[in-house]
Amino acid sequence: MSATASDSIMETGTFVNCFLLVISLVIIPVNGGYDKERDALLKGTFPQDFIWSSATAAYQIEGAWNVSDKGPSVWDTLAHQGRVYNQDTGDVACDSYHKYPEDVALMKQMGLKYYRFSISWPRIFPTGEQQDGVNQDGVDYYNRLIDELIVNDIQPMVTLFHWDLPQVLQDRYGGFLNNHTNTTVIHDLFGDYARFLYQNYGDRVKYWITFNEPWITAWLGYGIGNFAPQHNEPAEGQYKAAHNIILSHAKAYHIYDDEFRAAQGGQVGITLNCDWGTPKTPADADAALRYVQFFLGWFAHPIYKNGDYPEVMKTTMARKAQEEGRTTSRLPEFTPEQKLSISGTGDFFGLNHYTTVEVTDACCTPIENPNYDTDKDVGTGHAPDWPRAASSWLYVVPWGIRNLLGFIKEEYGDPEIYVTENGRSDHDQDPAIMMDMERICYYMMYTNEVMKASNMDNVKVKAYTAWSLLDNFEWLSGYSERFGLHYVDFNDPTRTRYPKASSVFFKQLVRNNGYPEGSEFTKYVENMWYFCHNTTEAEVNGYTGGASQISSLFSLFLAIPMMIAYSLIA
Ligand code: PNW
Repeated sequence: MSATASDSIMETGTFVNCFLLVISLVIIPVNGGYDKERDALLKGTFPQDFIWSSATAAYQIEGAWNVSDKGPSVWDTLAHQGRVYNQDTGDVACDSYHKYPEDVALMKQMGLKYYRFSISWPRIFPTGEQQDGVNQDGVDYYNRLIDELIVNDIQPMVTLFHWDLPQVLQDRYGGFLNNHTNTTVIHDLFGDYARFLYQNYGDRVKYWITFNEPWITAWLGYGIGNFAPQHNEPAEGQYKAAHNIILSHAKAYHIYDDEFRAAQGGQVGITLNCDWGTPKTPADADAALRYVQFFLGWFAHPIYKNGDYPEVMKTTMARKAQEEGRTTSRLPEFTPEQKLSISGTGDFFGLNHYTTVEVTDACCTPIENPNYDTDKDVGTGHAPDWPRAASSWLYVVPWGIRNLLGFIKEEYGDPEIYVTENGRSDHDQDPAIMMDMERICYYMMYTNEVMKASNMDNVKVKAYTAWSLLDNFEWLSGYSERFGLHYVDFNDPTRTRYPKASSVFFKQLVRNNGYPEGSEFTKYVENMWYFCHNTTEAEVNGYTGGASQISSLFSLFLAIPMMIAYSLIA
């Protein structure tokens, strides 16, 4: 896209978005969702050493799917079978394999001091196995990226596995389904891969995340099978895969501990995702807890608590085995040695969180074709006044993250928590959403709830990471859902990046380290607060003669100059 064309996208986009916003301010219906106390803006700052970061993942941004000797991953396979919306693939994606210096420049511009990205296993070992050969160009690529970050004073946080399993490992060993009852080859292969990364990059990388969201790999990849590697076995596949992933994680943790920690002094954890489950009625309280235990506890309980699955998961699955006439539970068991080696294998607790569900108790009708969803004996829904993002599953419920952080503190012995993803999607639409007020609101409201967890509830939240630095390949939705702080034009062969208004907002947030009393930024946020909560000050505090609408509108006039100023610099 030429400079002129891009300018006109920005201008039309800005204008149309602002116009729509003004219209929507006038017609937004009264919304009973706002709770004056729960949802009030907290002023103050995060602790001094708080980590602000943004994240991406290899398959979602790198492209260069077959350069040099890179092997195919299970996501290359799935995409090439045309299984993604609009037949999109990650073949080129954001082309970060070539454009990484631009990505780093965007972070620098935002004042970010940390970057969470993932390494593609088949870019390092084309078959997944070191003995079959190393792709030196791939190794060099990550060296260049890491060096570029360090030169720009940005600390790398590296995810070892963000879903792009080497296809050969799936074909040879069944991937994470590989013989789950004993020590299996997949644990060793993951360990070898981890060791190689520590050896090559550990002098500069001090934060390692073994797996990103094993819940997704297990359930969507090996249970339902709509995600790669498309294994459909919803009664048991997810339990076997999760079992192997937990053991592989423990292996990689101990390798760091035994062979590298003393010399390199870094930290190793895992990133788990969880939607907060809030009970629909007081009678659903146990069901909501069960929901969270089956979701987060499935992985967090073994790793951060005692080496074993949550009690409620074991008893529920044992009862189901009886009902189903099975001699053993579909939930596998760890041996005593395995429990010992799993327990305590996280130096920090990585958390990805996006949304909340309302949980109802659905206990206990025996089910003909059981699966992970029915195993929980719960129903899930959403309150009618929860706003929605572009992704079908993403409802905006800011207070959910505070509850979840509090749960983690209580349940897992007050660990240091790194929020490794949080963010909101827009639709891919024309004109592009550059004035992304909904995303600004999302980050404003969610980070304020994180600050409440930190400063009011004494949760040890150490980091907040925005998903995502860039619009990118959103898995089965392809390029139709945009999570970026920066817009990427996927029709432009050069994949030009453009800052959205949210990147300006996020930069201010980082610079202010929260919402300090009296700062211009906090004033802006105060003006936006009711608008972001889809309500007006008058509805919350009583009739104020329309001042609230004016203050919401006023905040738009602050936002627009910010946007224009930034687009001139960029
Ligand atoms: C996470 N769901 O994935 C991932 O870590 C990212 O790669 C991804 O782009 C981001 O969240 C946004 O989706 C999820 O269907 C994928 O509930 C799907 C779901 C949740 C998280």
